[in-house]
Amino acid sequence: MKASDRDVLLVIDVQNDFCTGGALAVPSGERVVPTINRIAQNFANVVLTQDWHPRDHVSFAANHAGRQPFQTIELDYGPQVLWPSHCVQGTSGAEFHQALEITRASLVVRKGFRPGIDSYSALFENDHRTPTGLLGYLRERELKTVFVAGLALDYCVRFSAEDARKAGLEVAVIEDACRGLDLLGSIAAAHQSFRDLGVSVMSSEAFQ
Ligand code: VGL
Ligand code: ZN
Repeated sequence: MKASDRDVLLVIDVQNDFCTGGALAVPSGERVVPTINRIAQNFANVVLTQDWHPRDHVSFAANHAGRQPFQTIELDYGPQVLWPSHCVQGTSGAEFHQALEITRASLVVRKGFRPGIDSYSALFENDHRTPTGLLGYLRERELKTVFVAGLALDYCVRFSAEDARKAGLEVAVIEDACRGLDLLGSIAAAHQSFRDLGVSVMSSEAFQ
């Protein structure tokens, strides 16, 4: 298939800290890069997200005395997994993977920049109310179908796909253009949620 002018490729968090050797490495995360570069050629509209945390961010275990990475705590907006410090603003870990072809992107959405709230989704922060502005961009530009790729399948890709679908957009996750962390069955949970919400899951082979 060839993407239409109403389609957008949403590339989630293909940053050094989510690739091998990074602070919050997704297994084989960097392997999405050639696939994303290839399918991006099909799209007139490409949007990137960039996880972009201040050093004192609430999602970092290091900012909670006595807590370890991958524990879950309760915050006023709900449960929050504590992560190793990652994608700190201005560090090389927060930069896009060097082989990601970013020149085609028309928009880079930075998220997670408020110290007191995390943002997995590209559309809303983890309180599910604070907008990033991306939904307004998609609506104003009349982009109707969102193809999602990137890292991590079971966190930021999942929440972005869910929010786009709930906002009434058509959504397809390009499965082989994603990799997941898989904490406590979180990849299976993501697939269940995609089925429940009507998010399609497809292969990059559908694109020429
Ligand atoms: C992500 C955990 C923390 C992601 C970002 O990009 O999936 N996961 N921050
Ligand atoms: Zn993060």
